[in-house]
Amino acid sequence: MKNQEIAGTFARIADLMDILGEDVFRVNSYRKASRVIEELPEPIEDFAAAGTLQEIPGIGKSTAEKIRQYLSSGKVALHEELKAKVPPKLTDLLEISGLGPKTVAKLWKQGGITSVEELKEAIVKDPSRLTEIEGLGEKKVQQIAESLAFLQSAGGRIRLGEADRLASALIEAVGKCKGAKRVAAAGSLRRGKETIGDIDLLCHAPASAAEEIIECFAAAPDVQRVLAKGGTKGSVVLRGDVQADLRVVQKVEYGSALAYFTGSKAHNIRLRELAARKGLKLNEYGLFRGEERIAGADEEGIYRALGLAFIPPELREDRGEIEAAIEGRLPELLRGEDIRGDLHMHTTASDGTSTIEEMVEACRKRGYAYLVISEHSKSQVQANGLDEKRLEAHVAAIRKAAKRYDDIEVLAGIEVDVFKDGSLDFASDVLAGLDFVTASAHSALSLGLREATRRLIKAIEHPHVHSIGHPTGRMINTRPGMEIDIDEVAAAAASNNVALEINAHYYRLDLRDTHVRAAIQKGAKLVINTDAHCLADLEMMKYGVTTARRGWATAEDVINTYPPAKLRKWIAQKR
Ligand code: DGT
Ligand code: CA
Ligand code: CA
Ligand code: ZN
Repeated sequence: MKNQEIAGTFARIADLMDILGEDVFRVNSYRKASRVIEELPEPIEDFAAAGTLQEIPGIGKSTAEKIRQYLSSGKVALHEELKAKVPPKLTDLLEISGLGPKTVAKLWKQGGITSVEELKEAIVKDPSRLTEIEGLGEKKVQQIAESLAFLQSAGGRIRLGEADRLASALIEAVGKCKGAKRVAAAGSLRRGKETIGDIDLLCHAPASAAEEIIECFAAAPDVQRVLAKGGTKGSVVLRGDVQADLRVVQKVEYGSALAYFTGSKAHNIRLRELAARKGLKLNEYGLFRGEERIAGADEEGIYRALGLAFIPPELREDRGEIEAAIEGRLPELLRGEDIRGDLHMHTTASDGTSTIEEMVEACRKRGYAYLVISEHSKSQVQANGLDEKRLEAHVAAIRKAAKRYDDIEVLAGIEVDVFKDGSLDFASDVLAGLDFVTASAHSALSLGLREATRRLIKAIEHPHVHSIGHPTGRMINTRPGMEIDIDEVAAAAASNNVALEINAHYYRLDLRDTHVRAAIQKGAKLVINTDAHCLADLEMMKYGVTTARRGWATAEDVINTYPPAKLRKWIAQKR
């Protein structure tokens, strides 16, 4: 389905219109349409075919027309017109944290900056050209310089959710190529790393079909450029400048090829050494004793023949998993289906786009047993945070909605802001009236290690806090967030019965994998939340689960795997 592509095109139209200073009302209508389409569970093609596009809330006559344009031509004329009005690389500047369309417009119109490269050059060679721009100033320029340096350090790696989306479409396309069987992702994507350098795909097929499959792969919808095309290998560049490689192998070697291309390289090297010590040879073609192939068709067989329990891809980083497999003490990792609820999400009462009822219905569809509605608190003005009075009314609305469902528990919570000194945005008597309190830091994220650690520990020690939301506040590829001493934070969380959140959105994944592992070792509990601001965000849960698995988490480590009674008991031990 083309939902994501069209949602992306509308978002880019809105950005361009914003930069060009067009009517706010029109800009917002494209942003709204983009979000609605992104969340749409059914293919937009179906609505177009049935002539019911305008029945989708947020889609009007003119947006419907543009959807039809895209479906018939792969383009939207307005998008092309807008692109022609700005320098080709101008919108890349929006990727830099702290740079919105208004600032980008000023950089361009007043400072003559048209690309990230030019911005970088100006910062180094001619900062006054920037500080003289109205509303910019030295402090803001310094902040932009820091964001830029951080963005550059990402080195072209894309976020997990972005790679997952591209890879899913590509896997579907290759799956339709004649002769292709078991098309799967390998590489860092299969290991679930937070950022992905390139996408590695693998499939098996009869040798006679391989060349045709590579041709078919090179002609897939998202392919922009073909880098290389051989008999069994192809490399392409997808839209967004992401490289993808496909290898076609024989069925008997599929498992060994999958293991090899899943990596990590460090894990592979250790496996090969282990094989050598047993007088065996391991490579991408199989596991061999002399000339005889003793395993290779599936990964399980390879690990078994090496005397190891199967090692899940998320653990293959040479962080002790091979030793654990040898000694039979690999953790029984948490699985997606263990998750029974989501304890952090927003509605239209603060900065979400769906109502309480819509969120509850979506959670019911996911088979959840419970959920927590948690809006922003009053200091989060830009996120429409609630003051005490609005909170009271909202809690009443949540309680009222909760009564209508007997198959899911709807709990009233809050995402209360944690100030720089660790104090909270609401008084204790306000927090005491809520079922679940998540405390999150949203500003002053560049505190030093000591101050940031103290800040979180103070929030953890607050008697009414159940969880710390996105503990470091990082944004992958754009903002490093707070540096914290995870051992100290986790020890405090463990002794105060506070769960540390793994924020599942692929922009955050915070706690990160290594922090998760450290937290578990200190005995802290975790909670995996999507922090959903729209229905589609609820889907992000899988990336949180992946991150938890990369941190060696079991279901017992994660409180939102607990059955309702057990979760209630866990919450109650606070009071
Ligand atoms: P990425 O793409 O940077 O996010 O990370 P990976 O892990 O996907 O790395 P990539 O795409 O360079 O290679 C995919 C896998 O192929 C890698 O995880 C392990 C395997 N591999 C690549 N080069 C070597 C090598 O020189 N030796 C061994 N043993 N394995 C390799
Ligand atoms: Ca890769
Ligand atoms: Ca690769
Ligand atoms: Zn939130």
